[in-house]
Amino acid sequence: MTDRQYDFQTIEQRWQQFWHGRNVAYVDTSKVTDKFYMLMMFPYPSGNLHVGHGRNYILGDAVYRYFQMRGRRALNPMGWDAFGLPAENAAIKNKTHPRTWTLENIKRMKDQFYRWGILYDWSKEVTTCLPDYYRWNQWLFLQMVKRDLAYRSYAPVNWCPSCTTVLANEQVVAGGCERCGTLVEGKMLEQWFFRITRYADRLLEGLDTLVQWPERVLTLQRNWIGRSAGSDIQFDIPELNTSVTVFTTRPDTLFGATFLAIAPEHPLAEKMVAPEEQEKLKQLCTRDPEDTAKKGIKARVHAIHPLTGKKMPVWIANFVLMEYGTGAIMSVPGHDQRDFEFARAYDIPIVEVIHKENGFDGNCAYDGPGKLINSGEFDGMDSEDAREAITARLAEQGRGNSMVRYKLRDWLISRQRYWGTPIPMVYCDACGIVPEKEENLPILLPEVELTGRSGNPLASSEEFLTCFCPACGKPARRETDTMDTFVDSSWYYARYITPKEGSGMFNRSLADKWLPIDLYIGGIEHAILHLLYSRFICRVLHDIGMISIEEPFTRLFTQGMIYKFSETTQKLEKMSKSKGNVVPPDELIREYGADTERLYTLFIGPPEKDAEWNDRGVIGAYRFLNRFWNLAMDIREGTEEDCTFGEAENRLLRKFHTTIKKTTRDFEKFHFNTAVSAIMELLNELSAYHQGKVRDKKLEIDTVKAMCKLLHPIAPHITEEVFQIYGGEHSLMETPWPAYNPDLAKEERVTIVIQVNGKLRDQFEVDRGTPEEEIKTMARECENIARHIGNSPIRKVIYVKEKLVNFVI
Ligand code: ANZ
Ligand code: ZN
Repeated sequence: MTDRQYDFQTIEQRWQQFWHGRNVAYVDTSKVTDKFYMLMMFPYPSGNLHVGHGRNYILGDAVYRYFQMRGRRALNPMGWDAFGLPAENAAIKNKTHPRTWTLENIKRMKDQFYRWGILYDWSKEVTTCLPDYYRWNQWLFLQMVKRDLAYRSYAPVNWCPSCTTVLANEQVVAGGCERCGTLVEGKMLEQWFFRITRYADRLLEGLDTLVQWPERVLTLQRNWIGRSAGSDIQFDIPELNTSVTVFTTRPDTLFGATFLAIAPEHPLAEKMVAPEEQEKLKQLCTRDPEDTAKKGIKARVHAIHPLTGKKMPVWIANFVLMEYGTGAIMSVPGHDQRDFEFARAYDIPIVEVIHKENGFDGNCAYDGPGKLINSGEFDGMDSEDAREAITARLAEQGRGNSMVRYKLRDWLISRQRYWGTPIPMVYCDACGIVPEKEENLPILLPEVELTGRSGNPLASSEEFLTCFCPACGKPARRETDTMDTFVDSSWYYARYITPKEGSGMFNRSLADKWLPIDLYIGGIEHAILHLLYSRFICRVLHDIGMISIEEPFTRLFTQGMIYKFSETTQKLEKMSKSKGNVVPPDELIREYGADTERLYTLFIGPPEKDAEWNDRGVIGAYRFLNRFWNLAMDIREGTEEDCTFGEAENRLLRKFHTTIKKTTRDFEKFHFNTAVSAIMELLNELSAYHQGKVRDKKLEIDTVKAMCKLLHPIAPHITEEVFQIYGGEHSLMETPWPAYNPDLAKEERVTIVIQVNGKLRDQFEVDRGTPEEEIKTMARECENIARHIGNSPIRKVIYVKEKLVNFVI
């Protein structure tokens, strides 16, 4: 046995110094040949990274190192999404400045990256809270004002009275503030918006070009944009001498409309209800998202059906949303379930106008197609055709037209907080709202002391508020709102290319060479907003001539999250400080080393899936590295023997080549977990071979060296050390990925047939010996199968070894 112990502390320090000393990740962006730009979503500098965060960055580093060894030198920068509320709250609590708190955290987190052995090109670092970055947010804002893409408008907002700030919808959790839990109130405020809705169609069409994005993210984005084609229809309200426009996707059901329903916040609602019911109306306006019961107030006015001329009741109903369509609907209880339930609750007639083949049942609405009945001259027409015919008839009478609506709302970017980019607008008594002059940028945040008293600190800073009107030069006041931090993160990827550019957001010609990002890696939690806003701003930059691309991210890889049992809630929870289930990497690294954490993190499961952290698994990873180390040392110290190449040698050699083949294939898909399994098997095989009396030392050495290469992206320190001890002249970062001999790497393949409810739906090939679970997962993920299963729950999965998977639904 060897006496050289696996001294991970010394080894890790040595190699970290080596990589950083050599600046191995540096890329000169002014020289572009065969560019490859990969990017990890940048973190919010909240202080300490835990092993859950680690999963993202460790995976990214493994990918980076792998590409490097494959000869693809990547630009791989890192920076900080450094504005935002937590810094402000921490500053108030600790009586420091948010900048101090933020910059200290950045230092600490950079050190954590260092100790994980993660390599970034730090010469490209971007920190969004510094004026040399945020001045370009301000510049961008001014360009958007010029193009009417930034505007001010009243909007109902979620207001947290305790944080005295507006909250985004996602920040409202079960009616309370995400941060402090205080009950959120509704409030009308004048705010700044970005007109993202003007880009709705382009953002939607662009999704079709993103063939290297996960289907799930594309669907989330599609649904968020929520395009619906239908008709606007006007209903007269004689008592008010006005009309109400409704939006419907089913104009064919017009004759089944038995009442009109409008949102409680609708501008006409107040006029429609009797004085004694105004209080009730107010209550209807304070919506509780938990409460799904249908509630309404009957209006004291009527609507006139546009085609029959009949009088219809009007209701103020809580299931109608003011934010969508026109905030008013024609209710067709026969064919819309929500209308049906409401009609049942308030005893409103239900009329069938679309014939259902096997009989209309009185217990629910029928929302399918069919021939029209009870619809006057349109009787007998197919519902599809009737949509157009009825809309055309309405159009003739000036009472309707085709219409496309979106769920997407304009992007509210105002925040009434200090720690963000000041919006560069000025209020002048004479000239109104005036954009600041470009040459006066950046508008700096003033040095104020944050006290935690209510309101926006900028609004009480005289130094900040007073300014001169850019138009007339008279004394004026500054806008005190700051920007949503999603503005910062919507274009940072372009800044990295020329992070110190002083004459613009970035250097246009270099941006055109480096963009789009070839590979973007981040958490699934950013599937909607961050990616949508980045795609939007990219198009805006395109339209103002700053950039030639429209889609910033060619390939997207979204990672699952780490879960751990929480002592606080006694449940498996997403790892986070607030759940009290955080594993800090420092101790782990001290006790077992960074390579152990990296190996375990990548072994924990398929990276796109959520996974559970398990402390015993960490020890398993540590043992594996020790075994690898000890065997490598033992082999090196062993003596040369006279050995003829026989059965045992051939077996090891074949394993050697199949492992390279399998690992390479897995790395291409970022399936590090199965790659690790393969390498573990090779270690077992080598270890068994090494027990033999006669051994081929060259074969053993070759195998160890290949293992160093295969393991390097996963456990970079130990592999560099072993490789060097084995006489490797270069760092593994400069060593090519091992090649395999296809003849020796031939695995036996078997064909798996996939059925849904016993019917053949698809088939694929796998290596003999692939585990059952893996085959089942692959089968479930086949596109054809996913389509046939749809949303139906799977009752049973039948598996016949290496032959068949049958999903019973
Ligand atoms: C009459 C009707 C009859 C409808 C029928 C559906 C089925 P999507 O696909 O989501 O766009 N709607 C319109 N605006 C609404 C609002 N502000 N709040 C709540 N519901 C609203 O759905 C469009 C349908 O959702 C519209 O078509 C309308 O109901 C309802 F058999 O009009 B429909
Ligand atoms: Zn003025």
